[in-house]
Amino acid sequence: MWDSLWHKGPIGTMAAGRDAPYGAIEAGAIAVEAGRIAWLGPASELPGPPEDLARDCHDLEGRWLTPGLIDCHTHLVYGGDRAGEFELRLQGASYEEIARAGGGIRSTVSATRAASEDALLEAARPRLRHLLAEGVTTVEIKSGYGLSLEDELKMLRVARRLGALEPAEIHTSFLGAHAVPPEFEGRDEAYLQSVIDMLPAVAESGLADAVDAFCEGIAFSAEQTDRLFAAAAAQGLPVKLHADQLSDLGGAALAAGHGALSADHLEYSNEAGIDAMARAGTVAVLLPGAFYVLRETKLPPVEGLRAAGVPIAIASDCNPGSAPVTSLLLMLNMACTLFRLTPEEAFAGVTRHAARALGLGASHGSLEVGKAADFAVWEIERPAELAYRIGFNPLSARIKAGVRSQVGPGPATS
Ligand code: DI6
Ligand code: FE
Repeated sequence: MWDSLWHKGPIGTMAAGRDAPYGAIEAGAIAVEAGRIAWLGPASELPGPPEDLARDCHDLEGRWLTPGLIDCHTHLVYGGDRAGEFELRLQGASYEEIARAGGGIRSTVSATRAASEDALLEAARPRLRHLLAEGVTTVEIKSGYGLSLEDELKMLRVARRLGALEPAEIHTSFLGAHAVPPEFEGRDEAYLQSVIDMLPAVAESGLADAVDAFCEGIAFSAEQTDRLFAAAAAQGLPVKLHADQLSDLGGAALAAGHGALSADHLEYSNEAGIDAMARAGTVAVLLPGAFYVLRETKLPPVEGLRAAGVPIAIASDCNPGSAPVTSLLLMLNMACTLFRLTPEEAFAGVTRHAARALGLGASHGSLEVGKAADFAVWEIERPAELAYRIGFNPLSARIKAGVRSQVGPGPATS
């Protein structure tokens, strides 16, 4: 007997090997055993009557079942907010000007350092729940607003605790090289060295699943990033990179050269960078929310990425500055409207390709026997509706590791 069985509806498997759009199986059935997919196929091929096969049978009543969504790039643990900076930008200040004047990331660093671990947890929890309420089952969370070993580890502990409190799988990235903190003003090289020196303790703590960096004029150079990544490799930690968001520093090629899981943003990436990513199997993570908020006009090279066969993921970039975003469904719409992805490409971007961006391609992101039983069930006629609508949530059920849990967007009650 299987633990549970879902049937009588279309299943958008998103599996790479299936020809149908969304890898769909019409009138499908999917069985769960011990949190994993035990059987999957047309319901007509089930080896017996559903009630005899599983302890718990769910009638989809024609609703679509897909993989649970994966948000593979967030900074959702932070103190304070930046609504004041939003107002400054509306008066004409640019994101870079605010950052250079000591605002921006640095103002969030002060608020994050001042917050207790519990306060950070309570601030982050509703943001996470907003994501989950739209069918998200796996979320990546970065540090990067602590910028000292103690404060970075505090952020990473909060991320891990969120994963224990909420029905979601959390993957973490150590982003010590996000900005130069005030006590290192004018001494970026000394700070970079201190981040490199943090790596053994970060690795030892087990709190980080990857190392990330912000390679940009207002942050760290390509050469500095190169040294950081070499040191991360020495600790056995995979890397990913904020690359070419505001200017072309050759970040895409640099990330690919280190076999990065992903290179993210990429608005200013060049052709050599795209080719290097294709060769290395590095995923392109596009962040339409940050593009929109910053009113960027340089589009990421979507056609080049497509032509080179680079997998494209889509994420929220949830952060208090450039992307105060807690809706992955809205990001599907923006990926289509702003970046001209097809709805199917955008959906692959929050499922199969997002899994790969976290190094989880073998176990998550598509519905295949043996993979995690992470599902979303949608009250829709066709999957394009998920990208087409704005501000509408058609989620009907959310299943994480085989367990159904409805998460409301409101503050946590525990
Ligand atoms: N790029 C981003 O979009 C975020 N971090 C980064 O390196 C923005 C972070 C912030 O403004 O707080
Ligand atoms: Fe980011």
